[in-house]
Amino acid sequence: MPSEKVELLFNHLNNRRDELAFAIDDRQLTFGELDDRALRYAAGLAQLGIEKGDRVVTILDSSLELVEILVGHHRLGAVHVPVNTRYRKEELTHIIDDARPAAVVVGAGLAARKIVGELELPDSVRNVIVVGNTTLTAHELSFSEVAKNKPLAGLPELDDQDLALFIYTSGTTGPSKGVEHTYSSVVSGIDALTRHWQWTPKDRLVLALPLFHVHGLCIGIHGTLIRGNDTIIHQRFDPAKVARAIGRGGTIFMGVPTMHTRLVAAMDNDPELAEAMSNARLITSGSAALREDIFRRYEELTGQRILERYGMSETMLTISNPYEGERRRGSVGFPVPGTEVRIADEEDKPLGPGEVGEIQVRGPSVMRSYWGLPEKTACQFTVDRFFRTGDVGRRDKDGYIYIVGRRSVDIIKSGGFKISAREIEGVLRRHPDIDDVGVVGLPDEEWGQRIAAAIVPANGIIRTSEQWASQLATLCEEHLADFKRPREFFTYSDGLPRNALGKVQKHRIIEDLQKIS
Ligand code: MCA
Ligand code: AMP
Repeated sequence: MPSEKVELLFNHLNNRRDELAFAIDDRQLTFGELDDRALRYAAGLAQLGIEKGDRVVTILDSSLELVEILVGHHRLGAVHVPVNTRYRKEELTHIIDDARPAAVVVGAGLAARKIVGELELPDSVRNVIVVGNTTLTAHELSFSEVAKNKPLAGLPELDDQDLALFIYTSGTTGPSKGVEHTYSSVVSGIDALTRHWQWTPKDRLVLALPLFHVHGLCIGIHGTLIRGNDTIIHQRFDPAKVARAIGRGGTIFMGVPTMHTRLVAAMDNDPELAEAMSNARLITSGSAALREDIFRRYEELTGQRILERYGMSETMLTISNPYEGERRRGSVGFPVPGTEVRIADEEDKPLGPGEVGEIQVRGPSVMRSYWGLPEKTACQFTVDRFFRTGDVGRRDKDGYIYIVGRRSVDIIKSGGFKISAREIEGVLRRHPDIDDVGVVGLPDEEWGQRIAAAIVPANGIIRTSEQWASQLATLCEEHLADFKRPREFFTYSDGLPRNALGKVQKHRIIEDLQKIS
């Protein structure tokens, strides 16, 4: 008998076989068709010698195949390792080397396919599986060939504590880390959250988030599997298309703040879009702070109060505004049922209402550990097993939690993507004309934060922001996904501001740059 959480994940695949599960453009899959296709793919993987516990790195844009592949991995017990499709060579090499996967699945039309083709893959990789119509190289297999087998029979026994997913995430220092999530942590977190939001099989989710992060993948896809609703997947976010999909019967939309900002602009221009959005049952925002003026304007335009919630790759979604009670502007609400949240001081002691400290969380949705990094994992937990989020917050007297900032200025959130300033600095330092560099996130109305680089030029070179940008474009393009690239460059001819210990004072750089940009 499968365990309780695993059972919840597969329940609707077994019991709602004829009901619509996912659709994209004019293609649709019922839960039964999805499971059938997933099991055929899982059988193909098994024939290739891939088994429970093996990692499969998956680099795919949003598609029905991506969902089939995810469910196939879960059915087989292989660990699904989703990877951002915009990553470049170094980012991909690190993840593939670190995860030591048994296979890499990649979309036919992606730049990542060429990169993977040129990489020296670790010995663990037995196959590269390509999704989409294409001519294959000698080292590639086609997904449709792999998935043409009879559905997998004799499913492996899965335990709630078995690994389900790795989510690679940036930290303050070092390269990205693989966050290990078990079936228990994924399903506990998403079950509690979607229950709290009162998702039912009658809901239709309009999903335009990328499917390689917790927001789109876990709430969107796992949420649908657990709750049995149906989901219309959009390959790209387009505000007008999202609004029209809601107007045609969509009930839920989840977005990052950049999406909501664009939706408000679109609704301001076209009242029909606002009319369409007003049909939603639930609009949520997360991954970064929602602007209060956007929250207000949304309500004026649609009558909808956006439900803001908070989460992290390491913890799933842990704080949410109430579904039925007051959704308070600027706040992320209360702990999701089953999760404990405290605001703690430097010694991990809980603080009272109004006091500002680190947000720490404990509960079933928190990650097991960082893959292969026991020391880094240990540092993230307090002695009583609260997870240190690194986010700074406070509670008001009614218990509503507010995010005030982040402990580290080296973590940037832009467009909802988490970015490490140190990683970008490492790339820029390779340029012979750069002596030193400090990368910061500047407040930005559209992106939340936009990336700027303060540059100390070598040999007294002075260039304008535009000249630096064109000089560094190739370097950045080669090594960094587009959303990580600095959009502005500033010259500090006399060196970066440092404190008495020699540490770069990024707050001062941010203040300087805000004054002049
Ligand atoms: C792209 N561009 C940018 C950025 N990204 N410019 C500045 N800052 C950026 N961050 C540029 C591109 O280079 C391009 O420029 C132009 O903008 C359009 O790029 P494009 O890729 O088309 O942008 P987009 O498709 O419109 O993307 C905006 C987006 C996307 C839809 C908001 O960023 C997105 O999907 N974000 C969601 C990320 C997410 O899912 N995060 C959740 C993490 P040019 O035209 O000059 O080439 S999970 C998480 O955080 C936790 C668990 C939680 O709480 O949810
Ligand atoms: P990630 O590691 O990509 O999952 O990003 C997690 C981070 O996103 C958190 O640590 C927060 O800094 C940020 N975040 C998520 N939701 C919110 C929110 N509603 N308001 C402010 N920041 C948020």
